[in-house]
Amino acid sequence: MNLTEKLIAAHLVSGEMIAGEQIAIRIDQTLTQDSTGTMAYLQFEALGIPRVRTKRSVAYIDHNMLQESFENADDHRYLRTVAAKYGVWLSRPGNGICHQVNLERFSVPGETLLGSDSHTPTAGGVGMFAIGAGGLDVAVAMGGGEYYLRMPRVCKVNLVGSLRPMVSAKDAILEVLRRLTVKGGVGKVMEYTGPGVSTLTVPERATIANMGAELGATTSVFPSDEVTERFFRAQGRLSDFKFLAPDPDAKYDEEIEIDLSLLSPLAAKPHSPDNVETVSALAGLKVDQVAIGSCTNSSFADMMKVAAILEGKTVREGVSLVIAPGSRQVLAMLAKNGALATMIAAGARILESACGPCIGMGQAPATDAVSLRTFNRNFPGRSGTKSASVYLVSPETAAVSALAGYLVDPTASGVAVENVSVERFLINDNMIVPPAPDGGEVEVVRGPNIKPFPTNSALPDTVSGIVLARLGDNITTDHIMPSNAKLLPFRSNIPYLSEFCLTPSDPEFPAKAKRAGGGFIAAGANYGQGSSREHAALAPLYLGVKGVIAKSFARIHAANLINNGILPMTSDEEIPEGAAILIRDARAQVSRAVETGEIALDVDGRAVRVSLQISERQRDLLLAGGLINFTRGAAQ
Ligand code: MIC
Ligand code: SF4
Repeated sequence: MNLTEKLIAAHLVSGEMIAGEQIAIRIDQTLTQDSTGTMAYLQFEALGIPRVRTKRSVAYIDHNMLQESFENADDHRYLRTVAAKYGVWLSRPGNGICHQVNLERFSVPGETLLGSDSHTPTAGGVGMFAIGAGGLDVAVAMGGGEYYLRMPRVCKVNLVGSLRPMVSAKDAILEVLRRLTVKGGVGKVMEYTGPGVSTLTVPERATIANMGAELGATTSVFPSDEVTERFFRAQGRLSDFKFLAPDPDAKYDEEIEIDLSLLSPLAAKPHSPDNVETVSALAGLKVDQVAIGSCTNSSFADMMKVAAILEGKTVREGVSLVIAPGSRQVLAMLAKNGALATMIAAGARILESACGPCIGMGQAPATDAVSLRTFNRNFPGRSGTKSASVYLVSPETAAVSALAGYLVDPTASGVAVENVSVERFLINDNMIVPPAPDGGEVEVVRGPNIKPFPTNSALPDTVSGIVLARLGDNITTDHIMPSNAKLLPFRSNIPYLSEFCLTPSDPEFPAKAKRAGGGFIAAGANYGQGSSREHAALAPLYLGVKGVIAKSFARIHAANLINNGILPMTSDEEIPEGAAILIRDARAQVSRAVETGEIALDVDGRAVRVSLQISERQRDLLLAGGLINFTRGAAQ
């Protein structure tokens, strides 16, 4: 077996491990962060389960940190109390970005992790089987429910050679993105293997696994080897470590090879992580802002490289360099060894250990500015500035360019820095709060910004409405439900958020949906790529959206639609805005779709067959009007 099959087999609850078949797996650990977590815990509460039933569930507070008014602070208080009550560990604000802290303190090779954040696969860097999902799926997993997915195809990524100095793990994953594109990983697990693996440190592997999310992959996974063992020893967690590897004769569904020694520094140009070009071809581009951090590139080793490059220099005038170390462990170690002072002396603006500018929480670039970021997404408008051009690069490229004021190929910069190896990380878990031993005594505190979330009703026999918007390919959840410093505080207030639904693509969308009393969305390929935010299904639901007809869907978003009783239909036909859609005998048709894989629509009086690929369970969810209704119904 390959490693993916071994990990799935060890957790398989139902189904056969045949690519494309519906399977269910047991979840050992869950992770939430605050911007999806409030909704996930509201949903968990709605399920009526008294205490989580996982091996470990952790709530992180890392996204909504600006607290420019009461909303975020109220959400933090809700999360603190709800976690204590229901048996969830809490990583307090300031403790770091969920994926970085999880890697350091909670990851366990061989265990499964379901997280309400699309970059949960970061933990694949240590051989965890870690998947991003919508809040409702995570709520169910917290309650001990299994997680349903289609058995992925396994793509072997054979790594050979080793990275040249100043070429980075970021460049390796950008190369994979260049070759496979943002849809290339849909339905697949990227399994890294080959002699090149042992040349990569755990943080480097985590960078690669993290950005596998941008391929649309279900997850990415590395073996757990001597390098992993050293990492666990240095984190004082050797007892959590175990060796994991594919069998020598393991078979894979597909294979690509990356020769690490042939890679050059790469950049993803605006506005997509797969729009990749060599840095040397772009060298000389004037840069206005450089941002270093995010769950992709904020490890201690990354920060030490940046500090070494900045040592004794000054950030170029006209450039704003911001640095957000990924966790308090990283920040404290930098503070202790003097590297933080080096960064400050060079003129870097130090941000707290959190997502920050990666999710538009501050540091929006100037009008038409060029921003180099070590992050994982450069979707239009995500930085907070619509006209900005965001390039995704490695920490090495970011740091040398911040000094020059223009994009510089770090391999041609005359500087060479190396990976530091750490014998012992600074371990201090005093910002991780265990749950209350007896949750019954804890009162959950809800602020006025927490509004009830919408739930659907059972699927009616006749579903009808007009196409409210006709959209193109690769529409991201940042288009469907934008996030920035103004909107993120309202993640527990769907009525308010729905006013901004799809507005980056069609400013009139909310008004049109309200006027028409709901309807349908038509789109191109890979609809809903990017984040796991369930809000990208909940806001359309609130506006009365009944179905989406797209060329194809991103995995997490399709699941979120079904979990909320919205039909995800696929068709190559370009149905125009304004077309009138009618689904007759919807309940019978959806029931039959399990076998037929399609349903018949009436589009402006014309019969059109669209595909609806659903499992028996998904049929039940759609008929019930979503997972909450289904679970409540099953409990009665
Ligand atoms: C993101 O990077 O887009 C986020 C913000 O972390 C999201 C989660 C969210 O929308 O809250 C993700 O990646 O799932
Ligand atoms: Fe946070 Fe950005 Fe990572 Fe999302 S991608 S978890 S916003 S750092």
